[in-house]
Amino acid sequence: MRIDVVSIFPSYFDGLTLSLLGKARDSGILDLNVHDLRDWTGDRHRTVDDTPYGGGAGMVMKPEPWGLALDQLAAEPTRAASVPERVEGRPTIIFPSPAGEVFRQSTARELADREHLIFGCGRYEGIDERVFEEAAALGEVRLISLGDYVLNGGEVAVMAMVEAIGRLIPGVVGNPESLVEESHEDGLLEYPSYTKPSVWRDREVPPILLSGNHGAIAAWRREQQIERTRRRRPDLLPDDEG
Ligand code: 6GU
Repeated sequence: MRIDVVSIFPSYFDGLTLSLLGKARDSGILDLNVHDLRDWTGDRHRTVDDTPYGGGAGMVMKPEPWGLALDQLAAEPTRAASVPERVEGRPTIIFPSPAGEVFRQSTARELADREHLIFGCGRYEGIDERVFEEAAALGEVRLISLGDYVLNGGEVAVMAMVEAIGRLIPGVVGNPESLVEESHEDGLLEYPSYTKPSVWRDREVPPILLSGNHGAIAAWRREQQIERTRRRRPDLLPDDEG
């Protein structure tokens, strides 16, 4: 998979070179490229924002640098080592926005199948609306929010999305089984985990986990998942009334 990230703070993404995603990058499974939006400006001050038409607080990101950046990146080839040949070569263009659809595990799964993702990180009061219209001519445009709270810009949201998507690409997480038994993969929160010692500060590991009865352990873990989900996230259960 190829991922391009466009931001006025590209160094935010230095952290993505660490750990699992860094290894995926080194091995060629993930072709991750971070770009400075100012590279597509033409003036001496490398201007990316201006005052809003109609008045109001704050600044709006100018359309011209975004247009040039998206035109160039959408046309660049992908070397998709992990994904089979796709019929159309159009990228999916994602703008992180608190006004977008909420990012879920199902969103991560859907996007992990794409050959080319482009993330456009807005700052200030947002990006000139015409950029989204232009982007729609280049690929599928998605506005995606991390949740119902406000961040200063899209960078932190894109870090989270790239990590959630990247770890679903085959070969990025070493043991694929560790992807299965996680919170949200089956619609429930994950069960509690324990390791040695079996007694720590007078607290015992639930005896069933030491029983060697794999059927009983699986049933207990399932109960724990349902109970935790009911207590912490009743909204995830199908019979939730509120
Ligand atoms: Cl994607 N962007 C910003 N600026 N704030 C957010 C968000 C995104 N998701 C939640 N809050």
